Amino acid sequence: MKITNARVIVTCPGRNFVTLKIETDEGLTGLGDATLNGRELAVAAYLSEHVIPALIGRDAHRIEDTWQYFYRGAYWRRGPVTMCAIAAVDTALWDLKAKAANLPLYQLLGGKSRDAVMAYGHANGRDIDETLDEIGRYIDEGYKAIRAQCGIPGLDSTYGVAKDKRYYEPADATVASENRWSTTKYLDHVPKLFDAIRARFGFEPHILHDVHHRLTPIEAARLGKSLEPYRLFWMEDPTPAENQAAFRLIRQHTVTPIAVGEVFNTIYDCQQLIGEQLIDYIRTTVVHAGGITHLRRIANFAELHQVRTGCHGATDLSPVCMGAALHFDISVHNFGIQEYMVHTDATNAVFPHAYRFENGFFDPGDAPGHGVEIDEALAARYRYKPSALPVNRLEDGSMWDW
Ligand code: CS2
Ligand code: MG
Repeated sequence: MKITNARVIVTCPGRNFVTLKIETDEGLTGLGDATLNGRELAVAAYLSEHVIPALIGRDAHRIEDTWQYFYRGAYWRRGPVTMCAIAAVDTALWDLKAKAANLPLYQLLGGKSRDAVMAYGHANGRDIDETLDEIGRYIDEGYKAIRAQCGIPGLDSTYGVAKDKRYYEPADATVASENRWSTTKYLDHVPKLFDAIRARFGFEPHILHDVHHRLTPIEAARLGKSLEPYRLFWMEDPTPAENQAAFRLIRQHTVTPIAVGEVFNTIYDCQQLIGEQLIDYIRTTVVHAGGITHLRRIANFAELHQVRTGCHGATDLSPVCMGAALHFDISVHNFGIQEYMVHTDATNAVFPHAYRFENGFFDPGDAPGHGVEIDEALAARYRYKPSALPVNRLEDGSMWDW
């Protein structure tokens, strides 16, 4: 099966998405997500300028060789732009191979390891009461796992707390907006939220929390310790992870499980975190970590160290990524949980898909491939809109992030 053409499709049905479509001489087409929130056109250019010319004429079945060609052949290895572009090619090739075999993708990945994929939704509110009401709504909808975030008294805005409760989009301005942050106010308030959650809903629902890299390692250790009575499913991104050894400090102090990795793009970013069992869940997903091929490598390595997967699934990961991730989730032995933030109706219309969500669980569906297509005529109606993720400063005006 020869690759005859490949195209980059940029669309904005409520938010920006970049999709790679690969065409073959057998008439089959494959799709890969290439969306990098706030940096979409950099990946689109990388694909058009440096990847597509080298794809034409290649055998679409040679997935591993193509992955190695674009990874090793680039000379400039790794990085989010390169790895998103490689991910898009890899996802489209797995889609094609599965379509050629007339099988759903999970069958090529070893078949199902479980019956369905547990997903968590996002409950957030301006204050504790609003967050509790949102959690109640998710429980009523059948969710078994819910991430809880809430506004912090004294701070104007808190990253991760949506203005529109259902559809959360942090990339909100052409030039990045700026938020102010106070660790003291945050650390004082957050345990109260989880105390209220367990008092109202008991211990049955899985409750998660995202710290968005806002703490130093010792502060993260303190937070983990203070949340122990509320038995979180995980505490996510408690501190930035460039210094992987920093997680040793957190681990020495708390048994609250830790999830990290939505911003990682290769196995090397989590080599020490996994190898030393400094985390419990690895958050890398298809689009940002080199596609199905590389994500499997990460998951297989994680399995050796009793680390489970917890794929990133915010709205900036398109339905194409979601579809591919669900086939991965259902097949991989050490799956933990899948994040799910609902896409808008406009996004779902542009990307018709076979996956279904019901009662807290996903079914990837049985359509050949990853089961997600693109309506190109509809996609063409939505023009790209520059949108940057916000920048965080401390209350004294200095840039935050260790
Ligand atoms: C978040 C994301 O879903 C999460 O865990 O951290 O919302 C993240 O902020 C966005 O995906 C950034 O693009
Ligand atoms: Mg996160």
